[in-house]
Amino acid sequence: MKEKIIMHVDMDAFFASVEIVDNPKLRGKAVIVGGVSERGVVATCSYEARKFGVRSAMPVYKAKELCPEGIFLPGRFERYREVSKKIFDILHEVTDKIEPMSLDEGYLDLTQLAEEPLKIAAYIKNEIYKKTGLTISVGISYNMFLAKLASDWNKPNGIKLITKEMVPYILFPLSIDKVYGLGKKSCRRLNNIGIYTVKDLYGLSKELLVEFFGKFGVEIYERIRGIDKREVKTSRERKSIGKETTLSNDIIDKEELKLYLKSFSKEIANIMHSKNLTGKNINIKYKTSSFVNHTKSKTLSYYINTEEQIFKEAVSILNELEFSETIRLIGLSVSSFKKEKLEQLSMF
Ligand code: TTP
Ligand code: MG
Repeated sequence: MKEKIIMHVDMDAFFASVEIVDNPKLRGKAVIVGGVSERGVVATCSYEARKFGVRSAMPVYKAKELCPEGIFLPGRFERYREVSKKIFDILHEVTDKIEPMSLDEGYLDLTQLAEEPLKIAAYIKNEIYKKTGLTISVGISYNMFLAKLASDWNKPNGIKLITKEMVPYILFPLSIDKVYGLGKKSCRRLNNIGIYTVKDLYGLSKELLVEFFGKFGVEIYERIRGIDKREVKTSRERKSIGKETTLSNDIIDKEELKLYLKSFSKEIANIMHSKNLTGKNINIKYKTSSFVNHTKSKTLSYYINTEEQIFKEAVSILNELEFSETIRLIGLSVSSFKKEKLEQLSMF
């Protein structure tokens, strides 16, 4: 099987960077975003503030002790959400295979793209900077664990590729808290038996790790050997493309309904074409004048994408339908998609 190409992207000091872009006077300063009250905690802070030891989740009073000249700001969540949307829109220009992890972070599966991952990274960094003024760190590797590790490697504004050959050199010296899935408590337990680095962890058998962590131990065992079988789970990927309309007059004549199916086929084919999709499931939906919904679908043994093909299948479904009363709504959709060919990104 072809090796996967996974990219992990993570904005740099996200909330703080947005504050700085919106108020350039803050640039170069220790900006700390979080609860402004003494009892709040730090959400994040600029890299200047990090030099003082300020960190996310730290109580604000402590941050003030460490960095008295820091500029403390309340968060503006709506604004961060708005900027996040812009960023994800840019990522969606590259692929819809995206798993967002938070407002500022996500995984992209680039396996099916023809374009070089480093070129894609450059495009994303450039575009995000141009459209938002913000920097992002990008990691590329053949699984999610390593891609995330890579994006963290040269933060801020970093870019890093981890290949299979690099894995032992990269992983061995790492402190075990860098292993995704090993939280504070797990690390403490491992420290207690003299395990501090991934190299130390290599010395433990799978059985021992299972004893320590249960089923999850197997995942840890594999992860530190560069194995991570998780798939990028998309949320915005479209499951179907369809069009429907409520008729201005209820009708029963199939010839008339075909005119609608014809125009739907055209619109659906256009969208599929723009997304480089082919599909093999065709579905007709209709509502009768007594407001009862029906659907009838058909799955082909091959994929189609042209207006003519879609229309032909739609008509064949329509011909099988028997209407006992007039129809007030008709719809057509295509699903069960496959990418037509390796995508050639026109934007490069
Ligand atoms: P992160 O990506 O963890 O942090 P960051 O983007 O601020 O900095 P880095 O350059 O290290 O990636 O989190 C993204 C945003 O989520 C962050 O800007 C603020 C918010 N956040 C919290 O509100 N509380 C937290 O404890 C953390 C870790 C993040
Ligand atoms: Mg971040």
